[in-house]
Amino acid sequence: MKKAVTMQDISCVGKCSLTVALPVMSAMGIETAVIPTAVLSTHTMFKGVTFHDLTAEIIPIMEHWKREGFHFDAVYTGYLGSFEQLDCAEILFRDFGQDCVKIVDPCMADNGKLYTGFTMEFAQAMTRLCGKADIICPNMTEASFLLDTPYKEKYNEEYVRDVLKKLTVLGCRKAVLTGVSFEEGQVGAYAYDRENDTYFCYFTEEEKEHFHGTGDIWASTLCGALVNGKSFEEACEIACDYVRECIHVTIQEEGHNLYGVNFEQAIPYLLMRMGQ
Ligand code: PXL
Repeated sequence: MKKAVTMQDISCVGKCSLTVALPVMSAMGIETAVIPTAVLSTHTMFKGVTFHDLTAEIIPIMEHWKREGFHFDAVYTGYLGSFEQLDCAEILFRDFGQDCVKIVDPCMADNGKLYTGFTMEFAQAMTRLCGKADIICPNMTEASFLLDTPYKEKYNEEYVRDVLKKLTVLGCRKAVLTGVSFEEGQVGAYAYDRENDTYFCYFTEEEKEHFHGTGDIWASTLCGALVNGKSFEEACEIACDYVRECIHVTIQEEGHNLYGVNFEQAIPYLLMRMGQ
């Protein structure tokens, strides 16, 4: 059985970070270990969020795992809340990142703005972790903060290709931008492979609503598909299709959640798409 470890927070309500990464990757048939970085009552789009930091547990958890000789096929980091947690993620990569795929989803911003609690200094520090990854998967906003360039709502293919090249200069092998859209009604992912100097893109029909947590579902699916032996390109396609399906299933329900998607009832679609 393939194994992965993911390091991110647990937002008790909100359908993001660990509460999607764990079920999605488990459903894909991957034994998924977790490093919970913090416990929040909800994700940070709600007001009055409670927050309990778990940073002090991270190094002892990894020390124990080293004594046990655990090995993983993938290491995937998501939402990290402090400089110290970025350092812990680097240690995770150093100690458990040999012979496995290392994915960094630099969760910190969307729609042109940093999430509550994040700063430009944090974005700057995140570039170092990105440099240690095989694959990074920011959205357009996160890419602009990583590169310290102004966020553009409208852009063309040339601009996206330039951003991708600059992202791989941080040191990762591949960068994939999510939520890329050149024309209304179409959205997808655009990737660059530094080693082969090749681009890849994939688009689907854009659903009518936007939700939180879809980036986490995208990255979890990418990770799961890669661990299960899909090519990078196919893994990107499956991730795009599954996120689209999650949104589609969500908005069909009257009075549906606004804070997260119905990824649960779209799991059969994911497994069909995976050929599982
Ligand atoms: O989906 C990213 C995410 C993860 N974790 C927490 C968040 C967010 C986005 O806002 O607030 C706590």
